[in-house]
Amino acid sequence: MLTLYFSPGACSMATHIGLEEAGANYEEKPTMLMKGEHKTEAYMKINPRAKVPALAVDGRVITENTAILTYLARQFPEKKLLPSDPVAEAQCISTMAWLSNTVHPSYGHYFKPDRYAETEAAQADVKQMGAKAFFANLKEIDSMLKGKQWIMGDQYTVADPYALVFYGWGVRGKFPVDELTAYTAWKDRMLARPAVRKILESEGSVLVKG
Ligand SMILES: N[C@@H](CCC(=O)N[C@@H](CS)C(=O)NCC(=O)O)C(=O)O
Repeated sequence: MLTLYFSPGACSMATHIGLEEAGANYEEKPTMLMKGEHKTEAYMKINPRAKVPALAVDGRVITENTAILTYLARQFPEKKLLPSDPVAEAQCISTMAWLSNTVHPSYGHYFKPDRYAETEAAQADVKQMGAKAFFANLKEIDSMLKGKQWIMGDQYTVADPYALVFYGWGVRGKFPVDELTAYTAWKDRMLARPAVRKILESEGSVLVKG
């Protein structure tokens, strides 16, 4: 039994799409960040770090998008959501690790500067630097996608739904994402995938709102 703990619009959307692409049978447990549901005693028993996503697999919990998406791709090999060549597989995992350890925190600096600095002036600085770093990271994703169908080339992999999270955050934060032509064209290819569209609609993503 697979149980997904997620919050609509959060980075857990990557794992949510991954489950759908894998064709997995899973139960959804919305854990709303805005309502602080990730900080309740019940949820802290699932993930003591109070973050989404978490995936319970027959009661054993996996956290971190990179680990969950790698697990799903291996668990549903017929869907070919990871490259089969070992180096390409490691490059795909490396891309997800970078999304997690660099791109995500850069948005965090922009979105929640109060977590990183105490005074208002310092927070304003953190916010500004975060915005710069985040947009530079989106530009890097754009150049990674130039001339490619998917992040890893011809093969759609679990790195794709992960990269979509940050395009959505770019739109939400009113960054000039339209300038990123390869990333924008790829986003449109992503939206044409039934699994992606289904999850974006169910989460009320800015990418599918009229
Ligand atoms: N590296 C983690 C990041 C998890 C994470 O920071 N999730 C955010 C949502 S995007 C969260 O739960 N934030 C709640 C909080 O920090 O209070 C992953 O990829 O799973």
